[in-house]
Amino acid sequence: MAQNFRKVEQVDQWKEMMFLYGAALKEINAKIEIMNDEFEERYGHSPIEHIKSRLKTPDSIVRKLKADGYEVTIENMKEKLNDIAGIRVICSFMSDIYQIADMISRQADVTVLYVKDYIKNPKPNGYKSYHMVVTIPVYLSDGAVDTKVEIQIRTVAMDFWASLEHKIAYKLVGNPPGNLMRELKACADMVDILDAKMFSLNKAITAIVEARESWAKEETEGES
Ligand code: 0O2
Repeated sequence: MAQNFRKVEQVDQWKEMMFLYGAALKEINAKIEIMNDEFEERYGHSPIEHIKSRLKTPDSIVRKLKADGYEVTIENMKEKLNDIAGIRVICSFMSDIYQIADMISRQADVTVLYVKDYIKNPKPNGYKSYHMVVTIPVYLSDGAVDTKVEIQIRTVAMDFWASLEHKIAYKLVGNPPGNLMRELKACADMVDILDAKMFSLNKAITAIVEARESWAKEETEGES
């Protein structure tokens, strides 16, 4: 009997916890969309290509806790895991990543717990992405609860690479062939080159457009 009560209590705690993480995701998502709109309004282009969000699956939560050597309890889920609520922001250019990260960290109700910059310090397999773990208050009827969200910010090219690497790691768990891993690492280097090239092309295009606009303005002013 007592065991049944305990189970019901745990189910309630689980539902409450997942509700909080879901609400935190909605809040962060709304904030990032508003920042993107404001950026577009001010500078004429939006830095964000798209946003994906997800709640970690129960399986994945249990696997991660066990892998890290923790007992599977609601308390440990809240304390030890930082990515139960995760949001991925995909940008066009590398420079956008740091701008978005800066905009997020300047939000008054967002607290940055820590940052992992896998762009400046890529993982040995070639993984590149900018990670921030933040807390955001979720306002419930009886008060605010600070809730953790992991934000991953990366370019389209980095995301493309990470999706394939994730697939390989997931499908060939334990023994991916060495040549596949070497090719993947070579692709990561190509991603770097592509990102740098796209960034410099975009800069050149912007400079030409600005120069043309300025000449057109001068001409119109000269005529009047
Ligand atoms: P999934 O399936 O995406 O949920 P921390 O959370 O900081 O205490 P952790 O988990 O080592 O410790 O943090 P890290 O390194 O920042 O990784 C968090 C997430 O980043 C991972 O979550 C992946 O989503 C992603 N990630 C990190 N390294 C790699 C990588 O080498 N390749 C790919 N494709 N993604 C990576 P999960 O829980 O591992 O996976």
